[in-house]
Amino acid sequence: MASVYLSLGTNLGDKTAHLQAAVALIQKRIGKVVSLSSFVETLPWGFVSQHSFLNAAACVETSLSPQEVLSVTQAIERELGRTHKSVNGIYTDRIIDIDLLLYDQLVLHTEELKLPHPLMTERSFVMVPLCEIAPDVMHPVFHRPLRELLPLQE
Ligand code: PH2
Ligand code: MG
Ligand code: MG
Repeated sequence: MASVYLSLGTNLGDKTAHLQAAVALIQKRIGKVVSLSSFVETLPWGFVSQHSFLNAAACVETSLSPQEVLSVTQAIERELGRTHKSVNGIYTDRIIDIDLLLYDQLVLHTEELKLPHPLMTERSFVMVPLCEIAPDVMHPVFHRPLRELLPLQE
């Protein structure tokens, strides 16, 4: 079994319902959700939108490989109605986004998947919910606990 940490975000429609639906499908198809952060309202980061986000982090115990977790999260995104990813590298409003942050202490650099998530420590919308559930987990590249890597400001 591996522990995989996921970041969830939504900024359209019934955001609480989207996060709850995503967590239910994650539990069914990826593995037991052993911790779930609170749902945190955040401002859009890296793009302009009038729609605020609801973000969360979850820890899931899984027997799937990282690539399998990625393809299941992508299928869940599609099923919940996500139409497109970023357009020309520019972020867009979305019903649900599920990103892989950490998979045990694995460091992986493939075209389709990079672990740990390369931008996670720069984003407080990721780190605030993540530190709520995993303050003492070590970052596999920086070799410091996540609580020491919380960004101080945007
Ligand atoms: N996701 C992004 C870009 N910007 N901003 C917030 N507040 N929350 C997000 O989940 C988010 C974002 C790319 O996926
Ligand atoms: Mg994302
Ligand atoms: Mg994503």
